[in-house]
Amino acid sequence: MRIVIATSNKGKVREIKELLHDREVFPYTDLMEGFEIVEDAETFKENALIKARAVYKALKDEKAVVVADDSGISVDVLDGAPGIYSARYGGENASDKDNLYKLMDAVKDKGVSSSKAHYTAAIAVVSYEGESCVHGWMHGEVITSPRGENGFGYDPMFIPDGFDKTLGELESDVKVGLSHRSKALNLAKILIDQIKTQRA
Ligand code: ITT
Repeated sequence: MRIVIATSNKGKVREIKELLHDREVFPYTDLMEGFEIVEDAETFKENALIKARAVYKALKDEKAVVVADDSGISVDVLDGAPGIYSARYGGENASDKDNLYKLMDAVKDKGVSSSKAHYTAAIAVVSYEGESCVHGWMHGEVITSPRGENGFGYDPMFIPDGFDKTLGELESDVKVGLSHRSKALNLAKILIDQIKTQRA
């Protein structure tokens, strides 16, 4: 079975490959030219499904199983922002660094140096059998100065519950053990394995 990841985010590709290390996994951009997918839904779930469907359709390979991740960070002191807008928080073409600094500034502007926050990941799975979507969450707090270089996106400002280091400082295997993406992917693996069983 060929698992195709419908993302152009290198950080996600790295983490998803690590989590599905026992399977044959490719980012879709290894198989075709990357193309723009308009994520205009209002939930992580619907946006993940939009990405997975678009890539499944473009692949024209009925044996492919397409996995898409839509994710983001929600900060309590900002009433849940940026949420589904996490990738575009600093503007349409914002880099991870632009987004990170904008979010740290927004928290500072509330007059606090930290806030409770959580990451959400929706993982959509699309195959010849149909489509499904599962979720995972990671809770913790955000701080207003970056620490560490590991991970990607908002990781240098996020301290998971039970730790005193940011995901930028923690080793990648620690993040794999507790992340929103890992939790959702572990559920997605159960769905993927059922597709495999039925085709055998
Ligand atoms: P694709 O749509 O191509 O998958 P994207 O980066 O645009 O890539 P999303 O729309 O799902 O993906 O946006 C997710 C954003 O949320 C991502 O760019 C990060 O800023 C943030 N994010 C999600 N998971 C994260 C994680 O594990 N660590 C740090 N930041 C994360």
